[in-house]
Amino acid sequence: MISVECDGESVKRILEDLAGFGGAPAFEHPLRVGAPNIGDRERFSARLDAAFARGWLSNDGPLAKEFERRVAQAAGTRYAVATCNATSALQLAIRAADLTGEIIVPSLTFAATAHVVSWLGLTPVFCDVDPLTGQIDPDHARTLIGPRTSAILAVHLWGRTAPAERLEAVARRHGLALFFDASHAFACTRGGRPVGGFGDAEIFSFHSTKFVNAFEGGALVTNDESLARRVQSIRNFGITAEDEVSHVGINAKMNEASAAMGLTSLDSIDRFVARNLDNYRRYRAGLAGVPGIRLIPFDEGERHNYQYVVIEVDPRRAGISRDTLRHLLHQENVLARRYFHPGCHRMAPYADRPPLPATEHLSERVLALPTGMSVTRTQVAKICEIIRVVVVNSQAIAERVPMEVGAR
Ligand code: T4K
Repeated sequence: MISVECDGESVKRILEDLAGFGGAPAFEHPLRVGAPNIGDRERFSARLDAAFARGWLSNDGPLAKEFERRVAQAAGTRYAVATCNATSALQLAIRAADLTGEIIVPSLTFAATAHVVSWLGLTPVFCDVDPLTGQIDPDHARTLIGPRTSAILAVHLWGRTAPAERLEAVARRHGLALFFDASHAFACTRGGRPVGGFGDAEIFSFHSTKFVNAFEGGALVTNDESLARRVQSIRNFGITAEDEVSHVGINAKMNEASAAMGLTSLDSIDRFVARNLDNYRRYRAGLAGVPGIRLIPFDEGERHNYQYVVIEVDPRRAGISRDTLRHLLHQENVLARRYFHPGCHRMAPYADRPPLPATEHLSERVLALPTGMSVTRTQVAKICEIIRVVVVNSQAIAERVPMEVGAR
């Protein structure tokens, strides 16, 4: 195993211990960002057996309804509408609110946030972010409002929260709808208020990579009864009663197997958060003082799920680029991810859009590190040690790593 101590050892030997330079990988098996948290399998199987016995496997089944109740309770909202994934829930929100024209979205997000707007024939207008937090910048959002703007679709990026109150003020002043893509922020709070009750509605993802997972799943939560009713109907082909179709709808229902998984996941939520929090704190301690490595913090005065541990690599201070660090971590079987790179406005379907300096700056620097139930504290310590060794020896590494590594 590589050693952090450089004194007395030749840099050459230290480098040769790294998997990128011929050493054995630090981990035998890949450590992934987004490896699923599997709760109590017996409870999951029991729920599935009950669904088989009932002969009811989808279409607003009892498990999906129970899941909705528990999601609404966690979000502190009157309604939760469970869906087959968050992408569909976002689309249902846009359709149910009859949005048209342009929707302001951050660019530093997963492609889905922008795609849901385009897929429905509307135009995503990309907003820049705060360069420190990565969250949507309400001042920039305000400058993007034009005659065709109908809404802001903000994102609680990495489970830290967007400046919701300021966005609510902007939306109110300009008569815009306000939705939050809360895919990363289930079970989080802002100002002590649960994520879920901000704006007109918020949307969660329960994809397998999320700390609470339903294999695939999502939910829209809101306090607006008429919005909730419309979303429920559009989710189910626009049906409002037997033989009555009131809207153009689609099939975006959550099935019972997903709901069984979602409920089982919810049963273990405290355990999942505790592990994520422990890992986050160990990353924070292990990376403290490593030049050029900034852990994007959580506000521990709030409740968080801690599912995305994200660092920013300052190449000048660290002496190494984010992409070279990522390459070296991958060689060690630490499959760190560039969440999110590039910004959506640099993706092929949107590449004609104006530059966004803070988004471009961060998307070149951020790296998500593995956490969750499959990552132990010892493994976190080892990952921190690798990062420290790489940064301490960055000059020697820069001489050895081919330029093209950064592009991989
Ligand atoms: N809005 C935001 C802000 C989002 O982040 C997302 C989804 C959405 C909207 C849409 O939500 P959904 O419609 O999906 O509910 C993954 C997920 O597929 C995606 O749901 C998630 N965000 C995104 C951040 O991550 P990819 O393209 O990175 O997936 P992939 O296949 O590369 O896997 C991600 C990581 O998880 C890898 O390290 C492998 C690991 N993994 C994945 C799966 C599925 C596992 O270890 N086991 C697994 O079963 O998008």
